Amino acid sequence: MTEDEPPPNPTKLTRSKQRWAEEGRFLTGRTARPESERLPPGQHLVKDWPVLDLGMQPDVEKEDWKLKIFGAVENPLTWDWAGFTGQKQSRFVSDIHCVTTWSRYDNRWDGVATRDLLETVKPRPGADFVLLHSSDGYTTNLTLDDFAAEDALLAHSWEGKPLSLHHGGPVRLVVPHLYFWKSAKWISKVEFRTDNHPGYWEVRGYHDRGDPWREERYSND
Ligand SMILES: Nc1nc2c(c(=O)[nH]1)N[C@H]1C(S)=C(S)[C@@H](COP(=O)(O)O)O[C@H]1N2
Ligand SMILES: [Mo]
Repeated sequence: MTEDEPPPNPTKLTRSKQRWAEEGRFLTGRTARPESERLPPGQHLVKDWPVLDLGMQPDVEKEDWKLKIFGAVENPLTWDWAGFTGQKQSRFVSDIHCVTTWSRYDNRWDGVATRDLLETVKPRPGADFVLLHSSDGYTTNLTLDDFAAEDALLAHSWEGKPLSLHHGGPVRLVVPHLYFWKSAKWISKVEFRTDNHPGYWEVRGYHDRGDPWREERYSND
């Protein structure tokens, strides 16, 4: 494994979010099914698009951008910008559900579908987990099955325009069926693992999986 940047010192928001996990803030105790209710329990709809991160936004130019895909895969690789944008492109429209209770409908993303990435790198048997590394020092973990969701992608565009720096450009992950903290901004490395390695929020009281329909906001240990 290669070294990550250390995460920045916690901001006021980061400290509040850690406290909310301890307090179990926003929990309604309800579960729902995506087929019957579009808005998950405890969420409210917004029309703008809030920015949430650790308070430092790493400015990586496309010319310097690289994405390393490594770990338990047959074909590890590193894409530069031309290599990444030369991959098969997909467009998905999906809703965002942030654990701080805002949701935003109908976001149009362009990028490389995680399923196409998996076909290229070929996870080895037992590679059941994925750890995302970002250039601000953020990490988050997913199961291979969640990473491989049919509408999950490494997105470089939103609503037909290059993803802004605030929202994770040049490239972020988008995994729409989980709370948005799983959708790492500014991704630099995708690591395939045989063990589950919790990320930044997952070691600070947030749920390992984060299914909004089951209100998996916080871990219960
Ligand atoms: N690299 C990185 N990715 C991140 C975060 C972060 O702090 N750093 N925050 C997560 C959280 S908690 C949320 S809600 C979403 C917010 O994405 P947005 O700012 O585009 O709305 O990014 C997620 N991905
Ligand atoms: Mo979040």
